[in-house]
Amino acid sequence: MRVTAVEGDITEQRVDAVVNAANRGMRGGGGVDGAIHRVGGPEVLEDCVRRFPEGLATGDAGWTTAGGLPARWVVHVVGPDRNAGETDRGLLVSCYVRALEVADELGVRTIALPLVGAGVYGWSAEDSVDAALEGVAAAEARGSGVEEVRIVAFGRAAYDVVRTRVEQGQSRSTT
Ligand code: AR6
Repeated sequence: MRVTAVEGDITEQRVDAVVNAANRGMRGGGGVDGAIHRVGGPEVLEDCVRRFPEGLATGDAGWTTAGGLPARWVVHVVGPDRNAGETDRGLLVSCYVRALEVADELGVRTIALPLVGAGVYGWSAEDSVDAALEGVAAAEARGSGVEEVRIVAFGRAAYDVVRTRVEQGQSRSTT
């Protein structure tokens, strides 16, 4: 599995699936969630309502159509809200583990991940990218068919964190 770091907007990624940093209600919000619903259009929300009438649990993932996005699917995950006292980083790792499991159910080869939890929910970019790399390791260990995981950082500072961590992860796995 190839892990890459890019600086940019998750809604512009030409991949099979993009991951959304949603909330338990799954009815839209700000940040990544707002951008995905804005660019994906009403079909994304309609599919959220249809497929997830009760929303999703923290740490879980579920897919919908991607509507007008270049991607084919959105895999929604719900990060733990650190600012609301959800400080179990296992739930952050679980978001990425579950996202990659759902990606495999869909036959996804390329997936773009934002830094789940690293905005309104109050985790650091380091926490989120480390959780993402643990999710990737778990997916590799079970023989995932995903070929490219693109971690999309919004802004230069987050990108520098992601690039450094991804490079460290790669040097660890080749030694
Ligand atoms: N593309 C890539 N990354 C982005 C984009 C974008 N278009 N926009 C923001 N980021 P956040 P969370 C970065 O707040 O912390 C919503 O209201 C951002 O800089 O989107 O999991 C939901 O509905 C940060 O590094 O997600 C939930 O209620 C990272 O993406 C809640 O916020 C995540 O920031 C979820 O909060």
